[in-house]
Amino acid sequence: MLTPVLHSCPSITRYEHNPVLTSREVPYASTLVFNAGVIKWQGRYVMVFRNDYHYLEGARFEGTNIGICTSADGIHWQVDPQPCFDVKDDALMAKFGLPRGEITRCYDPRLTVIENEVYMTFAVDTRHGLRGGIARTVDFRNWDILSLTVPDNRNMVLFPEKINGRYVRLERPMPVYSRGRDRFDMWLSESPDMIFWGKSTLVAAVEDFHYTNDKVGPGAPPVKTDRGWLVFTHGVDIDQTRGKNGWEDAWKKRYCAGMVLLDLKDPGKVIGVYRDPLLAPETDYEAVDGFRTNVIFPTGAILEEDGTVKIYYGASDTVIALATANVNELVDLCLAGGAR
Ligand code: BMA
Repeated sequence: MLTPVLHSCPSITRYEHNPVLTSREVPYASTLVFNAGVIKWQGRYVMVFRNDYHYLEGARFEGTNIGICTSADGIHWQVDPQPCFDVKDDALMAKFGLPRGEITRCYDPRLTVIENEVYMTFAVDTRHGLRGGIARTVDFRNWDILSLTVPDNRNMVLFPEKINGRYVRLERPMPVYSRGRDRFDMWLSESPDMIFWGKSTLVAAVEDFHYTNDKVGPGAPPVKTDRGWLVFTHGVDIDQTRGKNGWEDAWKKRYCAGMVLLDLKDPGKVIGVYRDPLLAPETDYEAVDGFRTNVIFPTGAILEEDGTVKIYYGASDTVIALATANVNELVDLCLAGGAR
């Protein structure tokens, strides 16, 4: 167990048969299945997930692609025979308009439905830095590539509707040079067209939470509630004395899920911060087994009609797990933590 010891919030319940998706259910090369975008779309749940395959050494795998699966209940998933987004797909890569070979990897997808179209944000490794992409589709086969950030900024989620006439996203740029070490915060940018992004503002910072000393960023796309936008975040603490912690020689970080509440009309304004972890790594599949243990990375959230929120998260960068909570309780907890 890592110190300081962190506990999950009593308001959240893990699905008792977690994980909900592992590499065993994937009908093509697959070693780690994690960090998934989830939406309800045309009467089903659709999930896109990161799939790393053929482990080499250190943090290296032979390949990574984005797989897709569907479900009637959000719990039991049927994986399609092929990935839906792959750097090995030349026709798809040509749509980026970049020199051949510039993109080496796409991963960590998130999904948002806006005005009856599906948008996927994703991380892109390129020969010139880490970038964040936005693609649009209606069938998960044909994609329009709309924009790529400047490096290094690869962690983005979209709000499900325009606010004050503009598209809005949360993101986590990586200012290493100016800050002397990792210390990454969550920002918000706006766009008139999904292509040009700006008017950027700081939303939440590492010092806003009791359990982070390294980074905080968006997890799942914001969930609209009558009292504000509920945003599930990832928050990271690092301890240089930590050693072997998974398959790698050393892994010194711990990722928890957290949450904040943003003003409905002015989402750059934080009206509630839950200061403690919503989910901290505690179970075997989060803290003991897997490639990088002690990682909880929330990337999908679905608000059901009865007020239950389903939160999907990558566990130990190895499997996909599900936890649920009551939306009103979560909003109350954020408001009780006070504004930023
Ligand atoms: C981040 C990303 C995520 C991953 C996390 C923990 O930098 O690579 O995909 O879940 O690290 O390893």
